[in-house]
Amino acid sequence: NADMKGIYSALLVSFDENGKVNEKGLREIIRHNIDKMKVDGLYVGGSTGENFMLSTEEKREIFRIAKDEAKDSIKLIAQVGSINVYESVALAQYATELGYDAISAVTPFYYKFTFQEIKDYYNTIINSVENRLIIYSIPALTGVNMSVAQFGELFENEKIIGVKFTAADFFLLERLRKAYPDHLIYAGFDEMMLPAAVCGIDGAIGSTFNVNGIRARQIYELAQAGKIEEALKIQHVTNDLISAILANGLYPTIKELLKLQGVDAGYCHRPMASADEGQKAVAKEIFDNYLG
Ligand code: HMN
Repeated sequence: NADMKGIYSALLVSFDENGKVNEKGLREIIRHNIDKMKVDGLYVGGSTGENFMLSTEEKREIFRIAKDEAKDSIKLIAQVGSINVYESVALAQYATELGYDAISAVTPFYYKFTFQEIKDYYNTIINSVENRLIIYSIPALTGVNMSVAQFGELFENEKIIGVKFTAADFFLLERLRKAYPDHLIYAGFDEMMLPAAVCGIDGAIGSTFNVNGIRARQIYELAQAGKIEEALKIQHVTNDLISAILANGLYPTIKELLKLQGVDAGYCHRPMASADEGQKAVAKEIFDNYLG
């Protein structure tokens, strides 16, 4: 599974004013990631893709467009997780037919599922396809916290090859690294990439890489080469940028930053609001300060 290591943008999706996928804009975002951000891959259908607000048909459309635009030039991971496991299975089958390199699924959320239920969910999804699965763990949004032993129980299925670890728990990250040296661990918080890299991650998946992918790769590669001080300098600039983005609204601001580079990133999907005039003005300042 070493082929899956690297830097992945969590793909943003361009919507029109009525919440429909803007295909031209989506293709431009994908091209920008491949041609300008030089990412190793895309994580399609994640939180950043506003995925949990979309219909099954829209999710399929996005998977189809992303594969059609990227072809085999980079790695593609399809996030198919949903609290409707049957939808997840159907999407996993569709993404596998399209040729996605791996699928991923968020831990089922909203209801307080037991670990047995979560395990059944993952095994059901991945055993329905000839593919590999990356667990998507994001406790702050799902409320699901899994232990080292529970990750191990999921990893007993050899088609479950890793985890996207979106948490600030570096003790757990280090314990997972030690316990499962052959599984892939991707850092999910861009602002904590350096400490995660020091813990021995295999890559990172992030929203801000859509605009800051070059610096992200520098941090990752410098850390791997043991050049921590140099990496920290770039993490500092990166975090000035990320702090400014978070203070102005995460996804609307990244969309505005893309638009300032000529990418038709469109609107957000309601109920998520798009940037208003004030946020657009701040985005312009952020762009001039960090990306211009
Ligand atoms: C996804 O599923 O879209 C991403 O992989 C999620 C990713 O971990 C991002 N998390 C969220 O947006 C909740 C981070 O890139 C995050 O946006 C960034 O670190 C800023 O906090």
